[in-house]
Formats: sequence, C-alpha cells, structure tokens
Amino acid sequence: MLVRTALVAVTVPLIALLVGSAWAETKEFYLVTDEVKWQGKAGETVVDRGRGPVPEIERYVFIPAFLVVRKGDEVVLRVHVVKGKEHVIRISAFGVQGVRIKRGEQQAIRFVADKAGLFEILCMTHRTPDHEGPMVAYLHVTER
Ligand SMILES: [Cu+2]
Repeated sequence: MLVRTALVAVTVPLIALLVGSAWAETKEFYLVTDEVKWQGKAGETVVDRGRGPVPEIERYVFIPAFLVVRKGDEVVLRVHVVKGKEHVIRISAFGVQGVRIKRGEQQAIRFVADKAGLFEILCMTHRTPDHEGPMVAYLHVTER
C-alpha cells in the first residue's frame, strides 16, 4: 500500500507537468510604435491628463495595445519602431527591464508568462503626459 501511494504521489505530478508543458505554446506578436497627435485651431485647447488646457497633444502608442496569452506560454514580442526616435521597453512582471529600440529597428523580446493577471508593457522614455505618454500596452495572461 505504501509503495502504491508513493507511486501515485510521484506519477500524478509528473503527468500534470508533462500535460501542462504540452499545452504551453509560443505566442508571437508583431507590434509597431505609432504617434497620435491632436492640434487645436487658434485659441482652442483641450484638457490633458495632469497638464491642464493645452493647444496640442501628442501620444506614443503601441499597436496592438492589448495582448492575450495563457499562463505558461512563451511570449515573443517583435517590436518595430516606426514612430519616435527610440523607446525603452519594460515589462517588470516578467523581468524585462529596459530594451532600447531605435527608429527603424525591430527587436524580439522573449519571456515566459509564468503568472496569470493583467500586466503593463511600458515605455520608459514616454512615461508621462510631459513626455508624450504614458505609452503602455497591456498583456492579459489567463489561467489555463
Ligand atoms: Cu516610447
């Protein structure tokens, strides 16, 4: 009986591990950077986040800006900088601490989405309205 219990104790987690890894996939996304701009007519203003009334607003954005993967997936973000001199990308939740990409370049950012939740993909160059930000995309990692 003890041997049988020990066998089950070893085998069940091993099968779960194998099945779990078999479900994991590589999810690849092609992102570009873009710039959104609004400029008012003479005397026209609009209220900006934290800046008050301004005659124009510029924002850097990721396209697409909302990504969905499953927990355990390997994620590959192929980021192509089309607009903006350079961007420095951080995804704190998955240890991506500052990938610098200059205009015209494409880089691949790879990591394993090993926890579920909603996470930010941030550009550290464009963090606030004063710096044409926040430039942010969202990664939704679902449970399996
Ligand atoms: Cu940026």
